[in-house]
Amino acid sequence: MSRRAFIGATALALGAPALALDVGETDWAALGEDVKAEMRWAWGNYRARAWGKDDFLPVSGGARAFPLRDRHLGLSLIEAMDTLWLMALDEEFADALGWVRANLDFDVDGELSVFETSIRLVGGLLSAHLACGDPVLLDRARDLTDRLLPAFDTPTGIPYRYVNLRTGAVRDPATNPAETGTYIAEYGTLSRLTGDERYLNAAKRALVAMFELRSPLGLLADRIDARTGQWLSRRATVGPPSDSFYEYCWDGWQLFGDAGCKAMYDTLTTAILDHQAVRHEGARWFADVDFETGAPLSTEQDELASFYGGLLAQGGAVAEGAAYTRAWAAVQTRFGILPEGYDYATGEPTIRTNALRPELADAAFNLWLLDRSDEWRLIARDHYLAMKRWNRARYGYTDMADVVTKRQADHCPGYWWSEQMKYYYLMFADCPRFDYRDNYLSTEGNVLKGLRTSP
Ligand code: DMJ
Repeated sequence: MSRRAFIGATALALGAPALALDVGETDWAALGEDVKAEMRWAWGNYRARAWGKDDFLPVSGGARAFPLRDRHLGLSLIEAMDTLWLMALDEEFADALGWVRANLDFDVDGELSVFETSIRLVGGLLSAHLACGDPVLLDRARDLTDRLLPAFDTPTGIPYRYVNLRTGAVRDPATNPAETGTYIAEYGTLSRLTGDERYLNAAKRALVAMFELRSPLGLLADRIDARTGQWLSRRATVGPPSDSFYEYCWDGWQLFGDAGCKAMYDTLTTAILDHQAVRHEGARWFADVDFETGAPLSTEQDELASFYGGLLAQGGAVAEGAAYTRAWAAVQTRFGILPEGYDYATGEPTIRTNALRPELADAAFNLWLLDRSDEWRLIARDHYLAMKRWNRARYGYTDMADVVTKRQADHCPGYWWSEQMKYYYLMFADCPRFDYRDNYLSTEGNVLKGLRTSP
């Protein structure tokens, strides 16, 4: 059987998804080539039908603006760039760079999310700059971040959620941990590259401000007023909208050696393991609890929380991280694609959509980087093959409207180009442009350390 035929046969076998194949049956190099071929195919369709647009609609061939409401900023293109570069799709990368040079302009009278714009556009421009060294990419990242910084000008240092790119007008102080603390990787990198400390300082101030507001148990709630620092909710969760706050405490240490960030990560993680970790039918889960009393609030899990096993392992709690990832992998085995919401007490999906999510592949990637066990590559392989089986549409890969009936929606989020396609490729292929021993990937999968520019 040819390599391609083998992969196809495996995908078909996933009609009744199960971790049925052992390691010896998987040709990892062929699978890596397959990921690259799918990336090139989807890119070609985006290039032909939605060039320079934000989110691609792979069923209809249309596009949707994001993070601005009615103006495109080339989001998918920018999110894809370092993945294209790692895959040595150099013509495609050069094409994207040409578009940035000719078209990317942030002087727009429009309001966007400070968080989404930072992790996707600032991060995407910075990783593309680190890949090729082109100063235009750094210049655009700096211009964009200068336009975001007014949001951080609050009494607490916790940013407003939205800012107008041209006027600097801010809106919506009712924010959350992820939108408070997911800046240090991108802004710290920008400070390092420009010598201007304002970016790193704004990011760190916000991170510390929220950490200082933790409860006596050491837990964070999930809604807060940026102007006063008053909590607006009581729920502590490792899922959204708190998830990447914890990630960036660790990342400040991993990327910059900031011991203060590590201390914050350790304090918060100890509290989470003490008050949120539960076992249900032998599986590890993290319950939502009251941040001051630790009382359980919910057994529902958000799919986005499945990244957390990788973070726990990176931070040293390897057994806990592995156990949590195994719990999610079992849900993947059952449904093929993870539902957006899942209740571990009932074993049923609570939200049956899936927005083409990368989190389980992200966790598998981080665990695999630590121990190179094929257990994690098999989880990522099944994630990939299930995606090929059910999310593949006429022009690319799409969200699911229902993971139980396998009904497709019509939307490819920008992170698909930056996250899972990169995780799969780096795990399956032996990529000479990536330093497997010393690297850093942001919450959006942007490589901010570990790009090998010589080969
Ligand atoms: C990505 O934009 C980032 O990973 C973010 O931190 C939350 N999750 C989405 C993808 O699901």
